[in-house]
Amino acid sequence: MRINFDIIPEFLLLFGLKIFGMKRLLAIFTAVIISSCDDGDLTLERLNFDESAVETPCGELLLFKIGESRKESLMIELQGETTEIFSSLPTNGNSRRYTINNNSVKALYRIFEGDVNRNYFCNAIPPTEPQVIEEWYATGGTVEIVTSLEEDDNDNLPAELEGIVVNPDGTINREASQDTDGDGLPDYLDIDDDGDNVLTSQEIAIANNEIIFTDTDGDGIPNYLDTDDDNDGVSTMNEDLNGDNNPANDIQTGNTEANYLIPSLNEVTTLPVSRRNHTYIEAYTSTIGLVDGFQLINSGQEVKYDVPRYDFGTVTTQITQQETGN
Ligand SMILES: [Ca+2]
Ligand SMILES: [Ca+2]
Ligand SMILES: [Ca+2]
Ligand SMILES: [Ca+2]
Repeated sequence: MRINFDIIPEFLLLFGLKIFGMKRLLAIFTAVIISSCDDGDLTLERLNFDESAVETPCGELLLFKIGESRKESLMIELQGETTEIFSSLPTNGNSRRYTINNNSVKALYRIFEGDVNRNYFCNAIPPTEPQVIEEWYATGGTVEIVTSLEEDDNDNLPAELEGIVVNPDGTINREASQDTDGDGLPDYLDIDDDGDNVLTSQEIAIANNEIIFTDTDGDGIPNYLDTDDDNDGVSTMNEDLNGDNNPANDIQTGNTEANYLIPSLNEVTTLPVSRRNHTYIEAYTSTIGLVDGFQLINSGQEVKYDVPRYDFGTVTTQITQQETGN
């Protein structure tokens, strides 16, 4: 018996079946059908993008992944949107949702004749090469993007120890959160919680993964919340003799500690000092899913892939916020 490989569907050829005899072929064919059906999904072919990260989005707005083979891509087009959605929270609810309409909102799977790279997707004038051999598109469903935000001052203190106030719905109440120095930045976002110009990360110590709340003058107020750390009557901020808004580097010759930690050294700076610049990190994580059914078909209405939900991947954005001193 001759097997005509030209009429065997492409997905079977992907398994390299030309080396097998007919019985083996039938056994594997049966196995493929069974494994496709046992979870209720019609998955005719695996999409090999699980190991591929979502590339940095571009344009207005293209999300894409390039398969390991470099010859296939999975793309989501959201016309009218920008990368801004990955650095802001949605105004309503927890997610942004876009109904796939194959006009302004599309999900496409493409196979190319050659390797494809970022330029193909992001150049203002798309290159003509490599050519698309096959294109499959989502018939419907929804693109769902869930974005969460984590903010941190990276001062080595967890926000729970910095008086963060969380609303019953899990959102953070910034206004109600503790602000020790009253500078408008709550402690969980403030790199200098007492506002004395010595960073909180320098006013605490870490040993064996435990936080040690140093209290130089033993007044019960840890240094990171104490504006006169050595209790010599001169505020730490004013023990900044070189006037660079950093009292921690004013160390008298022969000493190992800065003046602001030694009560016998209480010289007041004659130079103007002001609150140093503050930064904190906003880290956004956006999870992108194709939900409400993800079915890929081609122009001949052949179905390639059909699952209730497909996890496309994650986009992260990190922003450093800066507040200038006053
Ligand atoms: Ca503050
Ligand atoms: Ca802080
Ligand atoms: Ca202090
Ligand atoms: Ca002092």
